[in-house]
Amino acid sequence: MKKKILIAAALPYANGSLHLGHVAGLIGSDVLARYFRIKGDDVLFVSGSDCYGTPIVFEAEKQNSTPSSIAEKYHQEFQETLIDGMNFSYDFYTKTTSKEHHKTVQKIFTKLFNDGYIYKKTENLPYCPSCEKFLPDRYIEGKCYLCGFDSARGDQCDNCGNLMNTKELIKPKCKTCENTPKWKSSEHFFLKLTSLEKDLKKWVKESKGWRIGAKNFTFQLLLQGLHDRSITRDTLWGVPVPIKGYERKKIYVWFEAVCGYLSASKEWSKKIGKDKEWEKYWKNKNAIHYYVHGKDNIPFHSIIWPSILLGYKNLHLPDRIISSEYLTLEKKQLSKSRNWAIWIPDFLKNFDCDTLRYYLIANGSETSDSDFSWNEFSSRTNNELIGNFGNYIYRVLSFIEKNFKEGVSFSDDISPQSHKFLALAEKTFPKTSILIEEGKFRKALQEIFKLAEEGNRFIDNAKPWATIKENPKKAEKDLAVAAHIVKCISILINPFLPTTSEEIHIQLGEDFSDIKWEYPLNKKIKPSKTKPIYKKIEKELIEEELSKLKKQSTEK
Ligand code: B3M
Ligand code: ZN
Repeated sequence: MKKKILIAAALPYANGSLHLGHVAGLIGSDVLARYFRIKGDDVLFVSGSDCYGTPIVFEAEKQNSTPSSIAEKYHQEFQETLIDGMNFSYDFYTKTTSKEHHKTVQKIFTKLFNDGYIYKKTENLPYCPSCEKFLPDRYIEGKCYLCGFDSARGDQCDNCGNLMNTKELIKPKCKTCENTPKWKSSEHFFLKLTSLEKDLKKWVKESKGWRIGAKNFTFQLLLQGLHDRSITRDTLWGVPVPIKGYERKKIYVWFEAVCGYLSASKEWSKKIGKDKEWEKYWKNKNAIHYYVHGKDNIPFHSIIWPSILLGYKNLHLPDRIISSEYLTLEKKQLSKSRNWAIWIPDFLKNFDCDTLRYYLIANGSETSDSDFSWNEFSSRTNNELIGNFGNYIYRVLSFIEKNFKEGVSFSDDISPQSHKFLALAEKTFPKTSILIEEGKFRKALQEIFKLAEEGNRFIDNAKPWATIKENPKKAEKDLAVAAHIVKCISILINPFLPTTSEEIHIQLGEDFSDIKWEYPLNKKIKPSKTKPIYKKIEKELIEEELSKLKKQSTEK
């Protein structure tokens, strides 16, 4: 039975180019989408650009531009970076400025308001007299009451991830002019988390298959108890509040951004000409919904979005929350403001996308933080990706191409080693299936690389370069087994390294469009146009990159 799988990848803020940290948190979403597709399930893989909120307004002020042109500029760039550059196979990539998104968000807001899950209240808000404006979210900084971090923002502490109400900041300051804000009253809308808390707790307790970090953090927040949260802002840039008389107020970016998964699904339905198709994913108990994002996004996906859905009713709740821990760069925290980052568009000018996909998955921060270092990137690429994996494929296929003009045929009469090796490959399919479905991409990739390692040993022992002279039949049998394993690898690696998978298919003479996640049938293999898949990374290039990084950044 085909399953309906929704893959919801976080919507990056359209306020600057994407760096390694963004892609590290998102890469798993594409692995899942590609895997389920070739397994034969129906996949809807959505994301988009997060265009509202203070991050974009800030960037516009900095660049002397408008929020809408900044958002549009990065939205275009994100599509190039993620789709063309990183090969993310979205079914639909939207932006939160889209008409459908506004409509979806306002519909949800209105229903929650009418059902009493959103209410109006006058509250005192920080107002900067010298800037003459209210200071929402990133316009204000202060000390976190929980962890003591000095630059916590008005809505969340970047250090401990705690969700904040601005009032809870200790010693708040206007981010623009550093003055101490005054408190001024303003009417706002609140999401009544306190009345959704019971249902939410029950749902969290019962859900299975989240990354451990997501579960632990969510439990911790629930233990502290939920507070109602203000979900509107006095700002010009955002989705307007759909309640009469309040249209000038805008909906808080996190409330509307998470609705983006639903609006993208609806837009996708329209695009394929089946307006109700999204319902098969969202109004279906048996669908499976994966949410993929970085650590700092956890509470919005494990608390805010599920609460909105619980209040709204009849839409599918998240199943698996796949959040990543942080990625550091050369052991230091990535920082946009200090330009301590590797920007993906720059990276892709010099390196293949699959080398980065490999590094970020093999070194994934699935259960603890991980690090990107240029030296490790080069050594993992040269030793593991090229030295082990690429080498196995190339040595097998090029040897066959050179010595067996008609290709190699499979024989039933093969050695016990061959049987063992084939059995290992066959088992790798169900084994990696489980790992991928559980979000354990790193382990899954290891299993596939083990197969290549085993393959190199198999060829070293079989020595076809010697047997071809004394016993060409035996050489053919061994090579047919080895090539069959290459074929298995070309399928298994597809969700992780899609370009590599396609290249191996071409060299094998196999039809790539027909790829299926299953142990393939033995048949004659006649490789052609064989060549090494990757280029070795030279030391000089890495040195250049390292000095570029040091020069560009203001990091001490
Ligand atoms: N834009 C935060 C980020 O880019 C935020 C994610 C939204 S997901 C709905 O990390
Ligand atoms: Zn904190």
